[in-house]
Amino acid sequence: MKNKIRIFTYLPNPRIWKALIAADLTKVKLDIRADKPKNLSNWLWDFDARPLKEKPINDNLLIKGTKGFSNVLSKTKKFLTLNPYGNVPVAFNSSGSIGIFESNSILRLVARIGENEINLYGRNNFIKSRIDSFLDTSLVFGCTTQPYLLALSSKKKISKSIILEAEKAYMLYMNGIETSLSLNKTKFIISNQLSIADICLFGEFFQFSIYSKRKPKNSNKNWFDIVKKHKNKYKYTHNLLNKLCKNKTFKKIANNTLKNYKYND
Ligand SMILES: N[C@@H](CCC(=O)N[C@@H](CS)C(=O)NCC(=O)O)C(=O)O
Repeated sequence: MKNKIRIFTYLPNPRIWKALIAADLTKVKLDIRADKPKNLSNWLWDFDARPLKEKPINDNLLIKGTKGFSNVLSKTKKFLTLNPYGNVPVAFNSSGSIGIFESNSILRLVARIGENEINLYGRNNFIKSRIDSFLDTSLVFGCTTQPYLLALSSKKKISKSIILEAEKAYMLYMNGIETSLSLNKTKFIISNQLSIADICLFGEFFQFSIYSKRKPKNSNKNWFDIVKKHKNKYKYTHNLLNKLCKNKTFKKIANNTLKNYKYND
């Protein structure tokens, strides 16, 4: 284990599984600072992230959460200097001079640092860039469906259009993965070898799948389980996901959360 990377995140969080899985496979050491989402408003959001005994009095530190956090969050100037969008998960180098944000970029960082152990990020620039293409489409999917997932965990009324928008984004994303797997006839997305494209799919798919499965808090006649509805269309993709679920590393990191959220029921 080498090259410590510090990560500040909420847990459970399938998005950060991406980095955790890659780190386990490449034997990169991570220093994880994390708590349940609801507890993070009582943390100092900083390179040296830590639970606060009491809220700071310094107004400059207090920022109202915008994505997934409705409370006031205590983000330090250093935190925002290193992580200008102010989101979690975030990673830092061990001296705290560099911040890396976006779960896909944190995944790339781990794969790059651990490449001597196992090369998850492709052997040449074309393959690396093809992997990046899949990572980019997963970010578009994640961003387009985030308002729906956040609405499901709030008490707000959910409009039909927000559900249909999420369904459309899900299908666009999954259609591409399914076409690639079925036409290229490879065991994994890029080749017959596992890459961070597969790890990214695993994290982003389950982020959507487990949270979109939860019925809205207020009964809603328009709601349906998007993943379940389209399961039969995406046989190759579900086969790949099932295979990954059985892999020792993926299982170790994801199994408890998948059980708690009743993914297989
Ligand atoms: N696309 C980002 C999503 C990160 C994100 O949206 N994080 C939200 C929580 S779900 C956040 O940190 N919100 C902070 C705030 O509301 O200020 C990724 O994959 O890392």
